[in-house]
Amino acid sequence: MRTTLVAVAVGLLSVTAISGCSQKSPGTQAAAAPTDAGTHRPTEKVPEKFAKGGVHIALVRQLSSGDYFEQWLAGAQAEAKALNVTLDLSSGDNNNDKQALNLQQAVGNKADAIIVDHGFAQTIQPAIKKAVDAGIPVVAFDVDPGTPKAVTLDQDDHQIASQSLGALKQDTGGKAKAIYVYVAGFAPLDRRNETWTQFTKDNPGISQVAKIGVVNSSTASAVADQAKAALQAHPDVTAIFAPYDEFAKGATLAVNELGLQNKVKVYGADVSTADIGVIIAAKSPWVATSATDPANVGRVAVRAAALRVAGRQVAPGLKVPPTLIAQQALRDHGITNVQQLARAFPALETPDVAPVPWA
Ligand code: SR1
Repeated sequence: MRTTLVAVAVGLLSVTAISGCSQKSPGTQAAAAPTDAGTHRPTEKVPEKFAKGGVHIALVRQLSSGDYFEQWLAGAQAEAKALNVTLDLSSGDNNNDKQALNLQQAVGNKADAIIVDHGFAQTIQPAIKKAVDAGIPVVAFDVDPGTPKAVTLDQDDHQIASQSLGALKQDTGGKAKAIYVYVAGFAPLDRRNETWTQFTKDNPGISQVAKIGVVNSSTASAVADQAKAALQAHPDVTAIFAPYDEFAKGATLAVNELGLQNKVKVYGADVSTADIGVIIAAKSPWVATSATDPANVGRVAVRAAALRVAGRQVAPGLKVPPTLIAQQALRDHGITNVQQLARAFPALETPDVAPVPWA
């Protein structure tokens, strides 16, 4: 199999030590520290409320464990610090009712703005309506807020799926039996699913022989068990499309444990230092991932919320575009962590998305 190559810039810096992750997943070891607070110079005076340190932004999360969500939070916290904002953090821990209660509490506490990070439309939209009716600016990341008054933010999930599937198609020559990892109800996964559905229609040589998937506090391990069973039931499989890094880590573990690395390749989404370690490991079947820098996305969410607190206009639909990252490119350029990755792929940083003129 050929692996899709992505050109990378030169001039990598030395390895930076970074710390832990909480999903009980095999092979994980590190979450990302924030990389770059942006390159803009301030063009305006800091609004008084920010200068006084009186701004509270509630961050209401559905999920918080796993590399992606830890890196995202690190970026959000770094941006909040840079803007002199207090970030009031809550997580539903994958309990949608708990997330809805947390959101109601943020509205009751009169947060200056609320960032809703993931969530199921049904449970979260009534409380978002209360927030916008109360005049509280809302930034909805990876969740449909159900109102045009909220700013939406996503990572262009159709492109994430297209990039990863482009690598799968190129490597397989358009002929493969595939396992697909998916759980319905998560907005980014649902959008990626739309692309997968269209892709299999457009590429009849690539067919789905099994669909698996679970999202819980140990997603990678659970997906590994499911992927092993699916691989054993379908020995003709040569590709796994796993468009979430916890899915891809699980699929990779299954392929490794069955000793199928020469036959089955994994096409994923997202990236972290731990993911890079899994991708570049000897004989790793995870050959490509389409990703943003999650810390950068967290920073964008806080900037958008801060702008709305200051009464500024923000484009209603913010997007942070992904980059295709190939295993071969990581290996060729000796990239072992997200700091090096961000320097090698400058498009991963997006200071022009929701720039704050006073910061
Ligand atoms: C369970 S949803 C997981 C996805 O959310 C973010 O969009 C990340 O990209 C991750 O793949």
